[in-house]
Amino acid sequence: MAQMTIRAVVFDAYGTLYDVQSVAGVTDQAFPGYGEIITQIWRLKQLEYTWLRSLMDRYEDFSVITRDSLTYTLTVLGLKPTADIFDRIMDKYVHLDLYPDAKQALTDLKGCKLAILSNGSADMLNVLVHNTGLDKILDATISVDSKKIFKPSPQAYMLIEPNLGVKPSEVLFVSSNSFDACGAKAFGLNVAWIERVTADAMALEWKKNDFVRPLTMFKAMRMQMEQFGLDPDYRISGLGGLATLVRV
Ligand code: LAC
Repeated sequence: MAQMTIRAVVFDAYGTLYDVQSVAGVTDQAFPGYGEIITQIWRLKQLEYTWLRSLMDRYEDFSVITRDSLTYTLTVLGLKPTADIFDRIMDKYVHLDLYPDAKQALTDLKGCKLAILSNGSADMLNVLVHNTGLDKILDATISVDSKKIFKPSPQAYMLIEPNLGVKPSEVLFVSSNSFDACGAKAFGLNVAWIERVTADAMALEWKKNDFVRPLTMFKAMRMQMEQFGLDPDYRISGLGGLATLVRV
C-alpha cells in the first residue's frame, strides 16, 4: 500500500483497547465455575443484540444492551443473581482492564489526533476512559449513540470526520473486532486489524483440547477475519506495532 498520510488514529474500545475477557474474574467470583462460559455468551450476545436492534430499528443504548445480554446469559445458564451480584458484574464494564500495550501505544502515537469510536454509550465510555486514565491521552471519545445505530453501520464511522475534522482518507482505524475492521474498510477508512489470534494459533487450539472450551469457540466466532472480501490494510499482532505504521 502507498504511504499514507495519517492525521488521526481512531480506536475501537471493547476488545481493542480494553480487554472484554477481563470480566472473567468477577463473573467467576459471582458464580464459581461459570466464569468462562458467562464471559463468552455475554460478549457474543451483546454484539448480536447491537446488530439485531439495529436491524429491527429498535435502538437502545449499549448500557441497556449490556444489561439485557447479561440477563440472557445468566437465564440460559440457570443462574439467579441477586440485584447486588448483577450490579457488581455490570460494574466491571466501567473498570475493564486495558490491554498491557495500550497506554504505551497511545503515547507513541502522540502527534496524531487520538480518539475512540465505540458502540458504548457516552456515559459508559466516559467513566471507563476516566477510570483508566485515557482521558488524559485521547482527544475525543466518540459514541455511536448520537446516530442511534451501531457499528458496522456506515453512519457510525461517519461520526469521525465532524468530531475530529479529519477526512476518512487520513484516518487509521484500529480494531481487533473483525466485523468492525470490515465495516470501517467498507466505509473507506484505512484499517489496521489487531490479529490477537492468528489462524495458525487457532488451528493449533482445536488440536490441543479434547473438548471445545467456550473461549476457543469465542476466538473462532469473533477473533478471526471475516469472509467479506474487505481485508484490512494492515494486520498486526498487537497495539505496539501502530507507531511504525503511522511513522509519527
Ligand atoms: C465497540 C465494540 C465493537 O467498542 O466493542 O464499539
